Amino acid sequence: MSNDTKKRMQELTKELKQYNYEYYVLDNPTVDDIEYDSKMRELERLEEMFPEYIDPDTPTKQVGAFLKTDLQEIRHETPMLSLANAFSYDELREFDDKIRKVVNNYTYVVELKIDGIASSIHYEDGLLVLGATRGNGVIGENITNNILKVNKLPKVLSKHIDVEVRGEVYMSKDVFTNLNEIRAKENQPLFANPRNAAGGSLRQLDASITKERKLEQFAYTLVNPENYNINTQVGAMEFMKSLGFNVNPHYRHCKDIEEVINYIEEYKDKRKTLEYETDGIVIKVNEMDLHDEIGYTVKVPKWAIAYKFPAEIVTTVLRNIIFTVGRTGIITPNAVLDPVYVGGTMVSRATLNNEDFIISRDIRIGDYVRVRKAGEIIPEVVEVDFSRRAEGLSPFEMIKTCPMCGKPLEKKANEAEHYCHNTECGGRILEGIIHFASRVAMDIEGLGEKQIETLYNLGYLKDISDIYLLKNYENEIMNIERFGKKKVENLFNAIEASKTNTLDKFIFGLGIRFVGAKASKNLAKKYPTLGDLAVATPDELSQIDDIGSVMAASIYEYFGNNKNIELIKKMLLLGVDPKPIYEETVNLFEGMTFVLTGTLETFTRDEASDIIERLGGKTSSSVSKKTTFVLAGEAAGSKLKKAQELGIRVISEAEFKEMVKEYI
Ligand code: 0OX
Repeated sequence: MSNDTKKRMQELTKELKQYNYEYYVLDNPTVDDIEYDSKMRELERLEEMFPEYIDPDTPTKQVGAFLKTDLQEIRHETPMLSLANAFSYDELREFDDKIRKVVNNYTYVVELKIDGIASSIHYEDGLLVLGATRGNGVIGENITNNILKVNKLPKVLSKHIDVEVRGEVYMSKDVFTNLNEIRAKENQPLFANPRNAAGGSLRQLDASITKERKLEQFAYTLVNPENYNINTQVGAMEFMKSLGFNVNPHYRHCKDIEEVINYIEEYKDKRKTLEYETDGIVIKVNEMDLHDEIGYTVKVPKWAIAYKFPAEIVTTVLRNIIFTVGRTGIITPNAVLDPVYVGGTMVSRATLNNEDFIISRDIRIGDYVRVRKAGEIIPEVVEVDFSRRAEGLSPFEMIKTCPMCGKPLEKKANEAEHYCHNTECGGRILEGIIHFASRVAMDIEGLGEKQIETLYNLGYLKDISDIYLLKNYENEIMNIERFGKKKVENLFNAIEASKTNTLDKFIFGLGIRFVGAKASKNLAKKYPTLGDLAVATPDELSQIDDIGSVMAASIYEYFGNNKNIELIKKMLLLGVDPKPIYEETVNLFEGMTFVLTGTLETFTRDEASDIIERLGGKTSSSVSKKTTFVLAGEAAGSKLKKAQELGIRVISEAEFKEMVKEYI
């Protein structure tokens, strides 16, 4: 296998992790769905071909990635799955072919894919008792108080039964537009799209705010349908309706995949007239007793798929081009646009990448530009509508000096980017502190972009080491608007806790040019202390996996700079004590409990238990509602029966092997 392929896999892994972080944690994606999906697929393909190079933390094996707040955690007894995506009818036909190889006599149900927040709602004796977000699919957050404020969601069912129903909580387009109009008047930050607005509204500590937001819900999953003698998705939808749930009326029972495709043709325009956003169509095998036969991957069911609509393109006016400085000094030109609603989002900014991008498309301020955006993606200027170009627009000219510090910018002949090389540049320092404290690096909760900006402007944060001196300003910070006593207390706890983060997080946080999360991990594995790393030669560094000569030179240069050494020394003196790392941990089965039953062929029971535990899971000897999977070998007995009664997912040895094959 070529080194290039391995490099590509690492690059994709790193990028996808960052995208997940931006999407799930920051609610602020920087790439479009199409780019995200195409990278995810490329990585999946490469992982299939070269399993030996899979990152143990690979984003291809995470259901929904990160959790965001301190809300109480809820464990989903039946994991909340996500869906694989298809972007063409051919892919849908392929999905159908695969199913036909395993089962016959099946039909489909198609549903609109509502662009909201997936949630699980539990009822006992017909009364709503619990609401939870999906979280990472296994552990979600308790949002019961907020769920109780969702309009028209039944709090009392028509039957006195225990039931768990899952669905999408959403905000209608009208409510979203009104909410943003009010927020604009009050100078509050606008929500990017109805999905983010619904998410923000559901996670309010003060549930009266949730109520004001007029959220609604569509139910689409009945958990453990066999408890109610239901064995089709159509039956489940009708049953949920009869309990009092809103079920989206546009679902349809289709006899085959061609009928599904006709439905999509019918709805690709019709969906735009609906009062809520949809980002695709969900296709499910109707007959539930076939679901287990068709099977699951760790992440998604193989009996369902989401068809995603192609990206929407709109035209708007480019009013200005403004420049931002990144932590490594990269200057990015950004388009300031007349706001347009596209792909479910109000867009007023789009990236223009770099000078070459703008010049090659001859983009000029004042032009009508086509902007592309779908679902939760980042907007992109695709091209200029030259037929509408006004006379006298000036060709774009790249700035020559840094917009933050005024120092001259530099551009290397073989690179597209312009750089500000001034290490004292305010813009760079600010971005550097933001990166250091971010979730992917030192993970200091409560020290996000806004807080850092405020503390930087007040002069309390001049570089990353000042984070560990913030205590000196405790009283002052407490009096800053939006900080408050409790938040400041939490912030100082988080800062304190970060002192003993693992070394890789610290190295990554330093923001050494070209050194990403994966390289930081490799460095930390090789050098147990910062002292060891600081004296490593470029030759030695480039011996390490994935560290090439350019990165090695950059690391060497970083530690050769006395200012950086002083900065690190200062932090160590302030109690920062990064912990060495030795072994990778894989959390594939985090939060999951397995029960083993029957005789396994390839493993002994102990071996299988070891694998489960090594991958973060637990094993138990008895089946209960808390069991995630029952691993059933030959001649499985009462445990298998109990699992079937409780609706616990039963997996075969072959399925288990498939799940863990990359780790054994
Ligand atoms: C939706 C939607 C999402 C859930 C796991 C297996 C099938 N956003 O409208 N997901 C599902 O079903 C998935 N159905 C939907 N209608």
